[in-house]
Amino acid sequence: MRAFKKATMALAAVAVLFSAQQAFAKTVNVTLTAKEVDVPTNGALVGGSNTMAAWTFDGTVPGPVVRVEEGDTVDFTLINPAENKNSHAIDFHAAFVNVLDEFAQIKPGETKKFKFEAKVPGVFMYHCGASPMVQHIARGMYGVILVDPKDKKNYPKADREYVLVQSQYFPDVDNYNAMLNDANAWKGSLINGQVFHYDPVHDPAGDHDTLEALPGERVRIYFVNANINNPVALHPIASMWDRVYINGNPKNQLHGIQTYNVAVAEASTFDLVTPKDKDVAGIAIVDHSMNAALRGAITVLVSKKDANPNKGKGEVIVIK
Ligand SMILES: [Cu+2]
Repeated sequence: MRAFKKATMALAAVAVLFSAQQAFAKTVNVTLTAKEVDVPTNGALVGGSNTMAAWTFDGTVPGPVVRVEEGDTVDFTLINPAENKNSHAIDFHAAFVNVLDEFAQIKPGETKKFKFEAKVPGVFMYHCGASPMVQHIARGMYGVILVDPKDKKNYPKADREYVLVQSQYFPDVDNYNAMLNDANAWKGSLINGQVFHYDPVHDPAGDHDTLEALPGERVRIYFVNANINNPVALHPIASMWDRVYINGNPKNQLHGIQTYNVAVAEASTFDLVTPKDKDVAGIAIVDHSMNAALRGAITVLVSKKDANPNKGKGEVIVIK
């Protein structure tokens, strides 16, 4: 009898926990529209042109950041407007679904809807999987979905957060065969869609914004490698990764890392702490593979006492 009562109480406790978790999980509506538009790239710096005939989600490269919490359900809609010339698709790396169903491509004029639960916390790439996939990604159809972890125990609060997505820039966007087979077709590295996007040092004539933080702040970088072929050796010059959360999951954690290799289609979360004892400190976040760095994969983070209070906060985690 006593054992039975204990078991009943344990079951009741589990039921309460379960319903509490259910109560926090929510449904998030996400709609992305495939848009075939020209976007700015700064490509002239590396022998290309300053605009690319891109294929995009919602008209930007990368597409919009999708942000949910672990356990949330994403109620997703993909629109391929009739004025487009190509089929498009979506592949969320955060989803467990059927590649032949949810991720199948749709023709211009069609719409696709599906739901998935964001079960695993972390930072995940999404991209178009329509054929030829190499071309749809190289032309700009990729982005990031952040699934914030529920358990914050070993996950210190960040003072600032930034999203950086790196990808290879091919000036000849029509030649997908060359993207796969010609090492010389790749001319530049795009960071959030532009060559040397946040680097006033290597492109002093350009109009470049930088990442900013106050001295002594924990800066969290959500990094996605959307390259076609190349891994990324992510290194913060004049600093160190205080923590690397592999795949963005606090359960997968490294400490005191100089360089971390991010595979193609991998995404990870990187924390650094800016020096508290310096009024001004520049840190350059680079792909230490030199051919990528010198083709545009350099991001300057400035730590200073008069840092812009809005950068890296709330909605401003992608610097334009
Ligand atoms: Cu596409």
